Amino acid sequence: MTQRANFLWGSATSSYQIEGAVSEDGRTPSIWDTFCATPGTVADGDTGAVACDHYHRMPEDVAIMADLGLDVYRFSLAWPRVQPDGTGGGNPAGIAFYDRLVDELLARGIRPWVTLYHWDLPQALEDAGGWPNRDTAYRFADYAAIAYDALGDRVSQWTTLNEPWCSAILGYMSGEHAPGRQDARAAMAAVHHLLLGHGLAVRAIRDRAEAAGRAADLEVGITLNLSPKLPAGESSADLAAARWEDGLSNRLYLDPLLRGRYPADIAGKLDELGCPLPIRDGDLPLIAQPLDVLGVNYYSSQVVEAAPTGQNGWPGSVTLRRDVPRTAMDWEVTPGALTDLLLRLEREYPGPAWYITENGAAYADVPDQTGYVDDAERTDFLRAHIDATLEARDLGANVRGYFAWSLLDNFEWSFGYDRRFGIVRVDYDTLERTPKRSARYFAERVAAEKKAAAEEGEL
Ligand code: PNW
Repeated sequence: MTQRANFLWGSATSSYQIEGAVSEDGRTPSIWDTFCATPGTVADGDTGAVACDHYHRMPEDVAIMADLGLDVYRFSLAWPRVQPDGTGGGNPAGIAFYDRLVDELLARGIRPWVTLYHWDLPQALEDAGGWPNRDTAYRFADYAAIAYDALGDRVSQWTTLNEPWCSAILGYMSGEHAPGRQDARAAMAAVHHLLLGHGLAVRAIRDRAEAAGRAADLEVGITLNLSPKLPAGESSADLAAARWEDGLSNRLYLDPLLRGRYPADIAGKLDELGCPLPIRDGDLPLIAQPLDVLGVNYYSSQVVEAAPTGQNGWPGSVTLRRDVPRTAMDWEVTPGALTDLLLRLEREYPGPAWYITENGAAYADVPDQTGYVDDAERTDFLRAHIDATLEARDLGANVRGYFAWSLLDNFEWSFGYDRRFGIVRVDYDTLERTPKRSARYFAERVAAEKKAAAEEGEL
């Protein structure tokens, strides 16, 4: 019952995807500024230079959140604003923006939830080797301390990393994301150093919260993109392919964070493949710091089938295209797998509170003359996934909140502005914001859930 009453409803964004103002108030380039400036990397040559211009329109955006009745807003800090070049002290002019944002949220009764790293690594740190370089983990902990010192008096919910899988694999292995490297060995070093940086940052934040007498309210954690990998058939080859994919996408992060060890099957295979996790004595206990929260970004599940081993020796598998509805990202719409995922987490990794820190969908929106979008598909998507989340909660998973991705249409990484995930439309010519039908639905749903919880509390 209390779980129902305390359930948090929110929406999420990230710094590079919405802020713009990339060279204001002392911000230095991040790997995404560099990547976007490299021809052929991002669709249509789009960049985050202006994005939603949130940096200059922040009070208007917070007013939209208040209209929607959000309890909580998840946003990220741009590391190169807070600590330009990733070394030395904080940048007061950059920090001042987040000060104003936090104060504006609190004035509107909205809880701020800070993510420290949503992919905008200072370019200077990439030039020094980036995440494959162990030193970056220590730089990240220093940055976390600066951020906590600046905002910890008003912010009690902290996420270290958003989706280390994306940072490591898309950034250093496939090269689809910044910094655009294609080096499996570097990618696996990045995995380990991201997790190490997470552990060091958790320790820095918790130590500071304790020293300041704020530890009781602190909720600190990490957000993973978890994606169920289902075997296409019953054959042992398909089962092995699904287990490998689950290991590489899910267990490689969950196991060290919540069990204090890497999954032996994956770590062993990575050694064989010549891309070992560069683990040193003492790293695993650091990575496995107690977590209050594990954030789950959920978009889709995949069905995998065994395939011949690739030239490089990596186990082979292909993702099957099934005849199910898909979003504009071509991702299957699979809400039922979200219920199963949350129940699996509760069963296999009990301890933290689970939050759906992102869930949403891109569709080809068609605005009317006023800019309004009647996005029935996105509305259905949200409804089905909220239902799936609450079903898992009612079946015993300790899931405490749901964040719609995203508040605004925004810069969708290598797809540029060509994919829209917002529940609020952004006209990229006028920068005008218009809530879509999905935003209205979300606001009504949140109000109805809160009313039901309050009535239950009165019984
Ligand atoms: C997440 N994949 O990224 C990010 O946290 C958001 O910034 C992003 O806008 C959102 O999902 C929608 O894409 C992902 O390839 C990017 O599986 C790629 C994948 C997953 C998540």
